Amino acid sequence: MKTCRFCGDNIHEFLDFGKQPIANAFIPPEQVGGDEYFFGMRLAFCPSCFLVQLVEQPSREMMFHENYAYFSSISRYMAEHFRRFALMVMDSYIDDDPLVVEIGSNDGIMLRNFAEAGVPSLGVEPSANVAEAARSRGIETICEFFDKDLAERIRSEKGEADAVLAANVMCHIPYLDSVFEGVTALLKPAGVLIFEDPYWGDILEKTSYDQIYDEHVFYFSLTAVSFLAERYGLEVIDVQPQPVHGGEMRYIIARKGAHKVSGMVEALREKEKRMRMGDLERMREFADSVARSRDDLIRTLTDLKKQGKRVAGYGATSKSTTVINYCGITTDLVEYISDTTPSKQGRFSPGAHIPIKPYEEFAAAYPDVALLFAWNHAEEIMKKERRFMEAGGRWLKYVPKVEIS
Ligand code: DWN
Ligand code: SAH
Repeated sequence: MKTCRFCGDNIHEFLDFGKQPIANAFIPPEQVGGDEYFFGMRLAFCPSCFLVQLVEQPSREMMFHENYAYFSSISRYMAEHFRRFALMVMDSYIDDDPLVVEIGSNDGIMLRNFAEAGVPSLGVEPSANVAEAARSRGIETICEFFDKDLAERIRSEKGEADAVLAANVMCHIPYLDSVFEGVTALLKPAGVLIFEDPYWGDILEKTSYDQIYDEHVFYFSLTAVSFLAERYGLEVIDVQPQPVHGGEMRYIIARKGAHKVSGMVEALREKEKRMRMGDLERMREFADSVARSRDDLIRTLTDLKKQGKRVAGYGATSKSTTVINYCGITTDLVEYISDTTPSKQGRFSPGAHIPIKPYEEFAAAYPDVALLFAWNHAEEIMKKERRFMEAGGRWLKYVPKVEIS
């Protein structure tokens, strides 16, 4: 039996996705047919600390490096989301001699707002290409993995921080003990750690199993996060659901007693009990829904093919790597995937090798149906794609259920 990555107790496996590639390893044409790395992607639940987690995860250097494919600023809506996030921090959590540190700052989508407001900030971003994009915007960035040693170095060079921020990165880091110890050492006495990640409650409710891929080693709930925080003398003082990336939770954490605890925290704790989020049987029901979703998607794609319809993917997301490889989607069912990220274009999707084409090719000759892999950006995309829909184009979605609209 395997043990929990955080508390060391026995974990229960409840979902097996088979062999999966690195979700963001888009393959250049000359490497197609060469060796590709796969790992066994299995999901488990720890009944002691409530952490849902991958049993196996590739090394961090295989996922985050100088050719990391995801540039956060590709979405205008996300840029606006992070602008509001930064304003909230500046309004509520900084003093007159401030320092804000962000873990996983990527191309500077969040920190640019602090730079513009003249608030001293520092990014920690191990993927050199996206870190460079941030630096070219004038954002000070350390190109390293965040851990306790780095946190102590930052403290001795820059002083203590008012806020440590982390969006879509805490769930990527398997050594949370070192991260929490580091953050605790880095924060001022009344400082806060604010992080947001895909919420396990949303994944369960929407069967959004595509959030499960190599980078996401943890799937958090308030119950699990409270357990983590308590180990370091911290507590969750507020929780704020976020509509981005398919449903996230923002956790605001501080030293015990340093801030008032919002009533939202107890309300969510109660809700999680009602949702049976700590119940292994509920996880098994989720695993059944995932298998049904896969069968529905393959049936729908096969029907479309029989009707002679052209189907293209929309958005070569990390999430799509799980859907494509778990469902067994090939170029027979989905011709290509359209994506606006230059570094993904001209490459092939991990595992199934579906070609990634620039958005301009999609717009020049619309397919009959677009399989919406970037479903989390639906609002932004629907606004842009009126012409596709007016031309008779249809959307195939698979979250929360498989349907054509
Ligand atoms: O946690 C993570 C999140 C924040 O970002 C990382 N582990 C990796 C990444 O996950 P993802 O790749 O699933 O993220 P997105 O934001 O869903 O990716 C959207 C993709 O779709 C990008 O490749 C850009 C593309 N896109 C597009 O072609 N047209 C996006 C939009 C909005 C568009 O209009
Ligand atoms: N915060 C951005 C980026 C999320 S993608 C956003 O929400 O859009 C995850 C980012 O975390 C990547 O840029 C990756 O390089 C970085 N990352 C992964 N492990 C990390 C670690 N241990 N410390 C700091 N950053 C890390």
